[in-house]
Amino acid sequence: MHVEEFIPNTPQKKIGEGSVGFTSPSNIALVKYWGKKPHQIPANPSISFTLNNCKTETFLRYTPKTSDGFSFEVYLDGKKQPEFRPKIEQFFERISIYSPFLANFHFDIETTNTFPHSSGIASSASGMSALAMCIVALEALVYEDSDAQFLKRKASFLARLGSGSACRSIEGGFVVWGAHSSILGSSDLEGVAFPFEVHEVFKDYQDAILLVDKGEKQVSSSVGHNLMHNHPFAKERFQQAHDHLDALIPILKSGDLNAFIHIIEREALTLHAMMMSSDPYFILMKPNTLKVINTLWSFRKETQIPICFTLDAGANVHVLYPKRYATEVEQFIQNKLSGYCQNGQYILDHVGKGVEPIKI
Ligand code: 2P0
Repeated sequence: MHVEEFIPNTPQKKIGEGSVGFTSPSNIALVKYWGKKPHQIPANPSISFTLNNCKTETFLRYTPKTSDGFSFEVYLDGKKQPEFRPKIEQFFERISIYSPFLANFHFDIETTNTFPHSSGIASSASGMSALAMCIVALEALVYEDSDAQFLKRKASFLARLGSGSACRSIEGGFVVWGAHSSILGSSDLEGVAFPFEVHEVFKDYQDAILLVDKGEKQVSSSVGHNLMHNHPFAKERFQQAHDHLDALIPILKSGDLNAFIHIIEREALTLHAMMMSSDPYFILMKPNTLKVINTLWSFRKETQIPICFTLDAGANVHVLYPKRYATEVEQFIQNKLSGYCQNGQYILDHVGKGVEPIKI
């Protein structure tokens, strides 16, 4: 499957060496992407909000070359990372039809993350979206293309081919990825800004990421996605994601926090229920994940403060809450929840703006 719109059809301009740089944030899914078809097509639509503080900063330094094939080195915090090469090689292969100039340069890809190394926070969304944005910035030079809107769309399209959830990190705020009948412009190929009204309460929603377990996951997301093929509950799950997204449209507009909480927590637990009912089955939550959830539920009942949790494909817990309760919730996290975190560590984050260029 090739998507003509993203294949350049103008001659390449010869350019000398140089570099481009972008920061790109991670994002947290509210309706989850879990299950995919070939060519990184999601089995169901998802919606996330883009974070602000958990970011990857990437510089792409390019030098023209004449030899065949891809040539690149990857550095994390200034140190060469040969183990990142296969994923990037695969990414370059997947996108080379859309970015045919890649073989004409040697690249030094220099990257750093703002979140703690090995924190169990997925860096693939921020890392792949930052790299995709750098590639598109180089494309703008090679093809003298200055259509900023198109270039951002293309960055999301390319990022998806690197890691599905990465396509939701280009835009800020709420982002939808995957075709949904109620959302005009939604697409399986790229993330698009949620096109409807969003209530003030959600515009600066808070996400405290509790680092319950910082170790390497026992089952990767790629394996997890694959286990949704022939999963006994797959059809119902994919339909549920469509229904949840439908239900979220009026909730995001009205600011109905009880209805929001109900959907967000149900999504998180369904994601993990899918893992637990796969064949082979697996569990990514840890005992402290459940302790956090139960403690959070008790706090919500006692205080009536509308906080809730969501989960990624791991043991860490994302605690979501409106900004006006930040003082009480952050005290609660420090006093009652940080004890369930490895080394007491958590990260305070909130809705952010998406990719940004780094001035060089
Ligand atoms: C999401 N996750 O919607 C879901 C929820 C994890 C749980 O997208 O194979 O790293 O690179 O396309 O994007 C994690 O999967 O998978 C993910 P690939 P990705 O955020």
